[in-house]
Amino acid sequence: MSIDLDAFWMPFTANRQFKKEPRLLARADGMYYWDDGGRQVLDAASGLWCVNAGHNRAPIVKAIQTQAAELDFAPTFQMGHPKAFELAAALVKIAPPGMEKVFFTNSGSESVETALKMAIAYHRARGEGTRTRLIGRERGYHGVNFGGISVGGIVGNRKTFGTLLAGVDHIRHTHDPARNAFSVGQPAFGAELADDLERLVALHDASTIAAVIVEPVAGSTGVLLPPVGYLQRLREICDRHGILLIFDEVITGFGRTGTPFGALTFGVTPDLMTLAKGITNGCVPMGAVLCQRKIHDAFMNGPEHLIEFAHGYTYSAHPLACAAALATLQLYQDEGLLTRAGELQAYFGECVHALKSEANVIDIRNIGLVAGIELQPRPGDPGKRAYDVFTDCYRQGVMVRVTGDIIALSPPLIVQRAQIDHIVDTLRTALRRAA
Ligand code: PXG
Ligand code: PLP
Repeated sequence: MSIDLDAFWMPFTANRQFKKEPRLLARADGMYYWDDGGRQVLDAASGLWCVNAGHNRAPIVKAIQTQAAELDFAPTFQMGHPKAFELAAALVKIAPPGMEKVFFTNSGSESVETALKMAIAYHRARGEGTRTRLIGRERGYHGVNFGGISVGGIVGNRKTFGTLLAGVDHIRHTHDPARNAFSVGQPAFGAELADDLERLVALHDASTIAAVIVEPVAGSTGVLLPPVGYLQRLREICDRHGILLIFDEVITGFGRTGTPFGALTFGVTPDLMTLAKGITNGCVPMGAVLCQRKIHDAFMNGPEHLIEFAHGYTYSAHPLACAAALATLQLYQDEGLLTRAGELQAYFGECVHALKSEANVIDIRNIGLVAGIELQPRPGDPGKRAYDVFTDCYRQGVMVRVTGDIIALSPPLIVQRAQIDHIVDTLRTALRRAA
């Protein structure tokens, strides 16, 4: 088969290298992909952390097919369609306590922009329009739009794009291998790192700060878990100063950490929460922002015929996405998938931590069905060792995800024990060859 690879400028890809040795996925089912040559590849990354129920699940496929034939598109600006309301109610039902309002987007990046704008506009609606500053965290990933990279903490995603949003600051990240290497589950040390927010409050004054955004578990930058007590402390500091707490649950949402949401796993309720990825099992683009009722209600002032929040996307609550999401939530419920990671995490953790003795492994961390395996970089060649492990695994028929010198595992929540064994054995072989 000869495909012209030239025109597609691929996202977050080493384009020139990829096009010399392309990896093309042609078909998928359950835990597996098949490449364009018909070779089977075990998906240890849930696509890009999104295919939580496994690939091409029949009830979701059918829901999309039926919806496409029934209602292709309907505006949600001053109009509506039934499944949008049905889905919002279904999300509220499984959401952390008090998260009662849902705003739809088409991706995690759009969810982040929406949540940041909502936070600033909320304070203004309550008569505290000086609160415009946004606080992110080092090593945070919040998508690629301007708000998201401004609060994000990945230098490579920021440095080439000019001055970004004004009035943004960052608290320190929580990754501390010196104290916490090879922690099983949440690391013991580092709750006090939340106090870094007090430093920023002292510097900028709380009256200028709208919100703090963090991932409950930082996914993209290598599976960084919150130290015991850290998120609680962040919540307390936010409450003390009237600052909104936003959890970016684009990866931690929909069962990855062992409960439906990171907020539930860690027992901390945010004011706003961003979702995407697993909301439709990855098969139609969709995102959402969930918020506490008080956030929404603050906007419900003024003449009733006026638009309360000047924000929205053409495809907010697209009918195909709503149909896919409703079928996805039903499937998650029918198969108990939103808590299955909790049942498997002891076994998964044990298998992954068994890689501790392999050469160049400097840290392993895990929760639910997600793990990060951090490697000693090759001197003068950062990222190359993990990249070699990634390509080696792929040649062996397992797709993992790599960021810097960290390997991330996040298999679909339907994964079987034997498949966990296979993923870890494959990784072990690749680690030895990359030594
Ligand atoms: N927030 C978080 C916490 C994310 O993980 C986004 C926002 C942006 O979502 P969209 O749908 O706009 O991509 C994400 C996305 C990786 C990887 O390899 C992670 C993401 C996307 C692609 C790759 O770590 N996370
Ligand atoms: N650009 C133009 C010219 C538009 O008309 C619109 C939407 O109407 C957009 C961008 C935004 O597109 P979307 O609503 O899909 O984000």
